[in-house]
Amino acid sequence: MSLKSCFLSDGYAVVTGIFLSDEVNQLRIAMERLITKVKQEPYRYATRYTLKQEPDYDTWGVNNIFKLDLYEPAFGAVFGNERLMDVLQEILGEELRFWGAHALWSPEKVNYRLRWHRDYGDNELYHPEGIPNHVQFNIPLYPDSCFIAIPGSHRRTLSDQERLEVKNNEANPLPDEVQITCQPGAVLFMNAHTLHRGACTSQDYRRTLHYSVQGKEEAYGGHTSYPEMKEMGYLDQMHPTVQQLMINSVQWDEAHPLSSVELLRKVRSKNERQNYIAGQI
Ligand SMILES: O=C(O)CCC(=O)C(=O)O
Repeated sequence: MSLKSCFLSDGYAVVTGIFLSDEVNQLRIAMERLITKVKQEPYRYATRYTLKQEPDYDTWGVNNIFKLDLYEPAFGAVFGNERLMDVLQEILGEELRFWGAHALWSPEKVNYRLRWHRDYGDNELYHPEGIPNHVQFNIPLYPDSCFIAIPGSHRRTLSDQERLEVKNNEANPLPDEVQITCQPGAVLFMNAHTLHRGACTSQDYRRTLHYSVQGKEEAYGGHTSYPEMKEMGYLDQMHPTVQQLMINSVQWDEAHPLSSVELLRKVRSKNERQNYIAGQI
């Protein structure tokens, strides 16, 4: 089966040999710098928590690593990798737009079990042929087995058992779930409408980049460009491929303004994500 057929059918695919060990090493160095910064001042960033009871906290990631206070050139250089771009373009087409860039790591104090969900709050959204409206991809810098998914669930409605797990924010084992293991150098490509969850303990050593892109003219999604992308000098600091991805993202967002109801919904779902404590299940 071709990579694309596999991705359409299962909702994810692991491709080995995308990043060379030198690239992985550069990313490891950048990632440690990022984590040190976030752990020093977690409240300053869009930090993901497993514990947030002031003054005590424990973290498992941070969103928006392309904002300049967290950005490292190695994070942008990822998009200069031709093997990666070939896969993204094979699945989504030649012209892409930026959607998100985050980082995930193992907690230190509280093991986390992330609830079952389809991303973007769209738990009823699926395409019967598995045609994606985005590609999310994880770049593990160390062996990573934290992602658990139900293959093919992005092509159908949820079963009653699955829907109940989602509704109750649970993370119990479900039929056909698969724990996906990925080694450094490989990339896990995901359709995030595949029902999934995450699990990671303080005994694991996780360092994983978590990005997403869309086709340039995709009607679904968008609306993750941020004001800095239009500020003088910001794009100059980005890798040339990232510059184009971001220009495409800004242009699409400007051409498709959100209604006030949609804006409110977006703020609500952002707040819900920000307030979600992953270790509490
Ligand atoms: O820990 C993981 O890899 C899962 C992350 C996830 O599901 C999410 O960010 O929505």
